[in-house]
Amino acid sequence: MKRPNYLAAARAIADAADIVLTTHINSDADGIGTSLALAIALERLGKRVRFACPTRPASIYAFLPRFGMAQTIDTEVAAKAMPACDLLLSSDCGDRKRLGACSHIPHGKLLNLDHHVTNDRFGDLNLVDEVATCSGMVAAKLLDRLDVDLDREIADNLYATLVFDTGRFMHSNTDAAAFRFAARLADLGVDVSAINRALTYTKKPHDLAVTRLGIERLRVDEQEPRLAGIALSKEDIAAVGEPEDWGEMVDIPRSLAGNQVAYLMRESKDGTMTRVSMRSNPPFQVAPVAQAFGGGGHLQAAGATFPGSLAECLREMIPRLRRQLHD
Ligand SMILES: [Mn+2]
Repeated sequence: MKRPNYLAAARAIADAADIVLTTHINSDADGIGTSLALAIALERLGKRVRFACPTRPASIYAFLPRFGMAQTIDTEVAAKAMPACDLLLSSDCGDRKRLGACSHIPHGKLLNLDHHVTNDRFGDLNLVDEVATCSGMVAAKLLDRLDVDLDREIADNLYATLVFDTGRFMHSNTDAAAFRFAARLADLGVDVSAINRALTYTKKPHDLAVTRLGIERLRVDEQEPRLAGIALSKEDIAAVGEPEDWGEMVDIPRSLAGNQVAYLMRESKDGTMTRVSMRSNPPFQVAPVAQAFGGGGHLQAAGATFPGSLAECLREMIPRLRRQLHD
């Protein structure tokens, strides 16, 4: 593991006058919160800052300070029409493909800030800190290098990144450093309970209908009861309607006592692709299964897009997931 070069990243920011922040498609609280925290801080350093998302950021994140500055740039035409920036700063994104249209924004250098072990170092500069709990923690260390004091708005955004990526301090990435970071942000006045509520109690009746569908489609593997998941066909999804965010549905199989590997499979509208989210408890890993299909993520939380129908995906993936419990 190469040590992340915070100094080089800080220099790239110091040298840039005009910075565009971006994150991965279907961006989450870590990608959005990190970008907004950086946006606020970089503006204070006198930079001209924009924030471009390759897919529309979910409205549940609207409570984050400065959320309004997020622009959706979801076509190559729109991206190429943007005025050029000196630095394109990608947060929380493991590979260039997941930047969607935003990879076409005219830029000088590309700075890749992330914490995913599967990050393929697609930037001109790569600040990939695999030890960091969340991208927000990488951003905080970078801001320390830039001598920016964290204010309440920055801290609120960073706290959201931490809570989200640790699954409210439940995932295996929850370590002492995560709690130290939480304490530092709480000292800055973050209302931790309000942010937890804003990230958690956000369901609409439709979301609960989607959850009910998930429970109906729950399947525990016949051969390997430590493996369970939810497989949703295109008809299932069409009947209930897509939620804005599939969020934590994979936690339904995970919540079963004895579960070690969980998955959520969602077939695309035309049945040619199936999106797979996977979770595991240590020491079991799901990243290798994701990587076998061009996906990525963390050792215990990963995803991939399978190039086939749900039935094909189940046939191909289930044996691989079973094997993860035995290797
Ligand atoms: Mn993250």
